[in-house]
Amino acid sequence: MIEQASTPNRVEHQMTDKGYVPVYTTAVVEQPWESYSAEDHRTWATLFERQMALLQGRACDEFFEGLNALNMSADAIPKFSEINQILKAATGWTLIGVEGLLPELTFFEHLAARRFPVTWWIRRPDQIDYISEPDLFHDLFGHVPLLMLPVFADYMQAYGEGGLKAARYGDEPLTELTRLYWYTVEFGLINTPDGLRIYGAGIQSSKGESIYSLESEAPNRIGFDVERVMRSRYRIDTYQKTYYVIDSFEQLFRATVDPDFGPIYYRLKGASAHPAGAVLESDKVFHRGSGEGWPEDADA
Ligand code: HBI
Ligand code: FE
Repeated sequence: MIEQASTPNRVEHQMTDKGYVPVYTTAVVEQPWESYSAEDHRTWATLFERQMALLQGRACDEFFEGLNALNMSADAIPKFSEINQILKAATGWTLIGVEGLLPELTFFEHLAARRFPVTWWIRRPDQIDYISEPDLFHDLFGHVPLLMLPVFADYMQAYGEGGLKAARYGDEPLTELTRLYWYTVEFGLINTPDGLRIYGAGIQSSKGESIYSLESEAPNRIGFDVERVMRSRYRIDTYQKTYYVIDSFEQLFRATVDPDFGPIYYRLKGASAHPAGAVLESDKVFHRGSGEGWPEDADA
C-alpha cells in the first residue's frame, strides 16, 4: 500500500559493482497518480520545460517524435495508463510502475517481455539538478520516447533477452552487458547528417550532461563497437569520460542480435577492461578528449 506520494518503499540496501545501492521491492505498483502533490507536478513541469529547451538541436529527432506521439507535456505528470494505450499500439511495450532500481534479473525479465519499469515517484525540489538513482523524470522522460521507435523497441527487448542469457554465463558476461546498456541506452550519441545528437536517457534527463556530452572538449567521442564497449569501464558519479557514437539504431540492434553473445564472452574472458577515458589505436575517433577535469580515482 502506498501511503504518500513521496515516500518510496525502500526495502534493503545491497553492495554491487556500482557501490552501495538501495534495492526496492520488485512488486509492480499501480501509479498513485491522484496522490501526486502540486509540488510533484511542478517538479515535473520545471524539469520538462528545462530539458525541452536544452535538447532542441541536441537530442535526436526520434526522441521528440516519440515524446510528441505520447502527448507528454509540462502540464502534469503523465498517467502511465494513457501512455500505455499509445505505446502498446505502436510497439507492443507497456510501462509498469515500480519503486525504483530492480535486481538485474528482474529488470531483464521485464525488458524481455517488453515491459519497461518506470519509477512512480519524482525527485524532491532540492534534487532538481541531480539525483543519483532513477526517478520518474529520468525513467519516463529519458527512456520512454524511444520505445515508440520500432527498431529501438526491438533492441531493448533483445537486450533483456541477452541479459537473461548473460546471467547464465556468469558474473563477467553480466558486467560486460551492463557496460553495453550504460554506453548505449543511458549515455549513447548518434551521428546524423546534422551532426552528433543525444539518444541516451541518462543524458536526456540531465541538464548539465546534455550540454557537456556534445559540446565539452573534455570527453572522448568514439565510434560504437560492441566489443570495445563491453570492455570499457564507466563513471557512475561524474559525467562520462567517453561517449560512444552509433551510426544508426539499426547498427545498435544488429550489434545485439546478430552475435550470439557466447563467442564474445569467450573472447573477452579474463581480458582486462579499458579505463573509461582510454583511446585505442583501433578506435574511430570523432573527438579526442582533453581530459580536463577528469577525476583520477578508479572507474566502475
Ligand atoms: N532497474 N528499475 C530499474 N531500472 C534500470 O534502469 C535498471 C534496473 N536494474 C538494473 C539496471 N538497470 C542495470 O543494472 C542495467 O545494467 C541493466
Ligand atoms: Fe535509466
